[in-house]
Amino acid sequence: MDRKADIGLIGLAVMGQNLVLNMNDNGYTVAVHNRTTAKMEDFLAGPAKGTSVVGAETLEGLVGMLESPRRVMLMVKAGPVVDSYIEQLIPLLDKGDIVIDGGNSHYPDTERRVKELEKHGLLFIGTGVSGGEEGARTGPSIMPGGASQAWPAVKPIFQAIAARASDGTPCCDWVGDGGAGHYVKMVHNAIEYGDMQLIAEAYQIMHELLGMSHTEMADVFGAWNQGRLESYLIEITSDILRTVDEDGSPLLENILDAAGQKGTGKWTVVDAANLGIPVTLIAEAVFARSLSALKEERVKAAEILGEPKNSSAVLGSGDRDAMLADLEAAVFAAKITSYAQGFMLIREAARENNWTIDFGAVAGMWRGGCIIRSAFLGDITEAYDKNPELQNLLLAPVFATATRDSVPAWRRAVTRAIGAGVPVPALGAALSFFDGYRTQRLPANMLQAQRDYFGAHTYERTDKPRGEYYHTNWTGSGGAVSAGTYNA
Ligand code: NBP
Repeated sequence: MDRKADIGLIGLAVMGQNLVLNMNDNGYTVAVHNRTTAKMEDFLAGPAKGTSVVGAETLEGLVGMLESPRRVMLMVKAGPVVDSYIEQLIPLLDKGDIVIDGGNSHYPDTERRVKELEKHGLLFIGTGVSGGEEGARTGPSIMPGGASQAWPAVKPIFQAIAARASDGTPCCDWVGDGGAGHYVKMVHNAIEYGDMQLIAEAYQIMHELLGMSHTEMADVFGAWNQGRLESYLIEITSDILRTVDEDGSPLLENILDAAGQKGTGKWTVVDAANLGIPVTLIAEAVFARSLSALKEERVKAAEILGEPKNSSAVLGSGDRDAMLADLEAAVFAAKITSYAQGFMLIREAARENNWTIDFGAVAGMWRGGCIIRSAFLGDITEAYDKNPELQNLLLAPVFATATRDSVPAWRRAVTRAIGAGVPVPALGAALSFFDGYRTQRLPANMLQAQRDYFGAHTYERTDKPRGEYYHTNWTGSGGAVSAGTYNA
């Protein structure tokens, strides 16, 4: 090898291999290593044959092949494997060298690793990489965070291999310190859960309430993809609906209705609960998967409790067109609400962890390469560019108008579905959130009264300044002692 490699990559499974080939296409020389050497050899003799990719059987060998400051990227299973590689790399690297973790690591691990490597004079970047196999090969969305001093050395490679939005901007920019990159990737995945659940609910309404054929449904999603819902997920939904099994029947109906999940949705909901941010649509999307997974129990419950009688509610074709128009508006408004909730969470996490995050740039990074890529993300970037201090996306004029205008249709779609027994947890939760968010007086006065009644938890009064707490002896038999106030 005449010249040293630009970057080293450890972990040659589907993501690693494709990222390496993508880097090679963009003119970078990549040195690779994998725990199982045979897999590396197969890669070098197969997909990487004829490229400038070089292999190293040992980590020492890999590190020795790299240009200084060394850039070593891990694309391995998240968790202890990452820590084990970091431990082995520390003694092999010099001050100022950079370790990058491109796996789906949980952000507290990234926070910890940034600090740990800093103690050794090393720079750590934790980056989300989205787009699966195809994205990795042709241009993923990349969300890096961690030691910002490392960014100038990594930026040219990452921005070269990243997807590009329609205006040519790379779908990769610096997210923020510590675990900010992995946090944003986690919320991205959770928003993906929400988008998918909304589409699944629309499909169920079309299929069961409107009695539509698979071709008809594919056509509707195809038409939606020409409008404001234009997105990768809507596009593939249309393709899925057109796909037939070997016997010519719709393949979709032969797929078991028990959804899997890997954890980023759950992490998001747990984190949101800890931070007190109501990401209700994402939570419903995560729990909808959990409910679906109880397949055998649901089959038994259907026998005992009776299934909702959807078929009796099948609508005529005139009604159908009106309902489809309502449904499109409902999905769009719910999607705006979901992204608003996701950004509320990122904003609170940034405040809590002292990360400086450019929200418009985050939406920009999701415009291409990743699973939630869509036309509408451009509007989010624009809204934050116009007002970086925007308190909530729903308050941006463009989204305020869109959601307000959609309310009658959204409400009709949800009530129609509920009336017919078609569960719409995401569409319904988003509408309840939207109504709650714009309600000046919620029934939390009753909650506070109850809390004070049974637990002397005290309450604030409408006729007194915020921060003054009162207790009532509701039964006449309690004492005047109140509990300390707390916020869960
Ligand atoms: P996997 O998550 O399946 O990880 C496979 C790699 O981890 C292989 O290189 C394997 O080595 C290595 N590895 C394992 Br498993 N256990 C190891 C151990 N104990 N010691 C050393 N190496 C070990 O690969 P992937 O699907 O390409 O994903 C890589 C990362 O990217 C993950 O964090 C994943 O969550 C994330 N991600 C994946 C996707 C996707 O669509 N697949 C998308 C976005 C992000 P071996 O070859 O010797 O077994």
